Amino acid sequence: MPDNQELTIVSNRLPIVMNFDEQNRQWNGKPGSGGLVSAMNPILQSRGGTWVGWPGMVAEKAEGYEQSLREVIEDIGQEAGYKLEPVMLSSEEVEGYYGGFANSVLWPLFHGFPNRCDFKPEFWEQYVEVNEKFAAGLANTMEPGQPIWVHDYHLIGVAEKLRQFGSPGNIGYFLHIPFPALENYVKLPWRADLMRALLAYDLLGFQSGRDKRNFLECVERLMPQTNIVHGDTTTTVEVQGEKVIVGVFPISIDFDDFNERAQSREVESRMERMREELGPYKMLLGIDRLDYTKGLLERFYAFEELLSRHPDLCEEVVFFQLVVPSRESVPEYQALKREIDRIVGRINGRFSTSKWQPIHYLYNTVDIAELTALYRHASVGVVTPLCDGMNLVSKEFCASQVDESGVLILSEFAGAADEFHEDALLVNPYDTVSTAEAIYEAVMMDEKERRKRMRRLRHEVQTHNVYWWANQFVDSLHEPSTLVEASKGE
Ligand code: GDG
Repeated sequence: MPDNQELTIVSNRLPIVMNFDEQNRQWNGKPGSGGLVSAMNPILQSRGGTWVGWPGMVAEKAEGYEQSLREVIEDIGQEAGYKLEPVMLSSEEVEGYYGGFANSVLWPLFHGFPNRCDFKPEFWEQYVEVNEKFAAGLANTMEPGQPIWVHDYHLIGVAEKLRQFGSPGNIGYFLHIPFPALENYVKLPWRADLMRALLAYDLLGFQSGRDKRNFLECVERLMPQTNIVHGDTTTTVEVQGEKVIVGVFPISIDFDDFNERAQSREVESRMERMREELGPYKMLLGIDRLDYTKGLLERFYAFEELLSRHPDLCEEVVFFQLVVPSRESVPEYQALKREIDRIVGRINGRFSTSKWQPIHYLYNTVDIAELTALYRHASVGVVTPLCDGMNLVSKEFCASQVDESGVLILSEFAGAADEFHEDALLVNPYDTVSTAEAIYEAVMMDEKERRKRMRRLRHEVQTHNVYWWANQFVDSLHEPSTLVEASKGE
């Protein structure tokens, strides 16, 4: 894409954090943080452009204060160097589109848990309406022909609606979560509608070869009128005279940011404190949002198995698990939290001694310095989701391992396994005994082998960082023939 061509980013949430100051009756706000924001910032700042998304509060809450809300958002955008365009949603829309279709249908289905789906027709209707609302907002704010990059499962329908409004530009879509296998995808009552919506894009990006293969299999089976062409450089789906380019773009992190912070004074003093508080034991580390896809219970079962098979590790290792609160109003997530509490209590009750407790479990968020100190202090990173689009924790762990001494245990069902399969210890998280044995192998691994593996893992994250990811996608959006360099792995 020419460097001067403006870009529009669309995601469920705008990259801002808003707060209503009850006392002064006004909105306050600040820029959001996180990988996607840091990746998009330089691109939007150099090319100029707009970020379209929901500001995070329901429209009813903003009633009477819309003008001041828009002004605050505009100011944050001006400071960031690009335009922020809010799409306001009512509480009913948020419930049906976000809590309903996105998080109670697409999230479980795409992660391979069809029994957890709530296929309510109202959810689908709200999803279609809200996607149309986003498209209408876009059509009003964009220059005709401006390229658009839509993110994630909340907004699959945006391109199709935009086409109906007559938008001619290149529209790309990146799915942050996995694309399901055919036998799960076909359970969706609206499978053909959603497939048509996906095929309305010019460029479709997936996290891993697995997701791309699953998608193409679904296209082949459900859309017989399409033609899939596997060229030397690209995979193209031809549908009614239009071409959709399909590629793999593994998302990544800002390597330098973690690498530099991990060597800072602040992080070193936090590690010192950790050593004092946790004791002189090797630390196994898990960091996850509270979610049934992350394999938290299975991980604790594997740790319990480890301690019973290898009692020599008692008073030698501790497991530090940080669980970040997420979707707390959903009963299923509350039940998962209770089950984690119970299992942690059981394991600690069974194995603790007067001077040692095997699991340290924190249900909270920590600041970025603390997070980085945990990554650096850990001897083993235990990343064992049952299914995950990519898993950034695995990459942040490697980037923070500046001493090159830690070992990564990684689920073969995380997208990151595509890149890390040679140097991480890959596990099937459903296999408790093998996972326990992999943790044992990691704890016992000699220093030379650890260093060799971690050095290569770090090199992979350093060379394929989040800026590489974003630039490859944006370049492919402009010129699909560049996809061969962009796309990693098949
Ligand atoms: C979705 C896909 C895909 C965690 N605790 C704290 C904290 N975190 C940050 C981590 C990491 C992020 O949260 C979690 O990212 P993941 O990739 O592991 O997982 P999801 O949230 O499920 O993300 C996933 C991702 O999208 C990107 O495409 O990789 O597969 O499911 O960055 O650092 N950050 C801070 N304090 C915490 O306590 N500051």
